[in-house]
Amino acid sequence: MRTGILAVAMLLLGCAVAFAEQPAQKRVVATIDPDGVQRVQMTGGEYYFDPNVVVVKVNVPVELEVKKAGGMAPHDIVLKAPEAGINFAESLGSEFKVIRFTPTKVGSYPFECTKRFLFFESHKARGMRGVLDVTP
Ligand SMILES: [Cu+2]
Repeated sequence: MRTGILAVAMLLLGCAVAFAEQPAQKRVVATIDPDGVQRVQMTGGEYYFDPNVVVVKVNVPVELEVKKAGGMAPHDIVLKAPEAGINFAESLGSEFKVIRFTPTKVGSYPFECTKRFLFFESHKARGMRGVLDVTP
């Protein structure tokens, strides 16, 4: 019995290691819609954000539409850069959710999923992270 549990634990651990690879860079440059808002759609799943590099213009309102891909694991997206007018933490659902902000400072701002399952590596460590690039 104990051996069986150990075998399952090792199998799970093996899976965790196998999936801990770096995601490819998926870069999107936001276009500004006629109403003056730059909109980007993003999906989060095991264990990635797509896109994971989002390029926006400074001082132009952003609407980031986020949702979760299929799967059981809960996900969120967190970006804390209040000095740049960006400060959000949203859980991802099956429908698109709109995150609104206006970046006020040029720079590179990392975002991530803060979830983690038991003793496994965090989603962030497993590839669920990205960068918001605010350009002049
Ligand atoms: Cu996650």
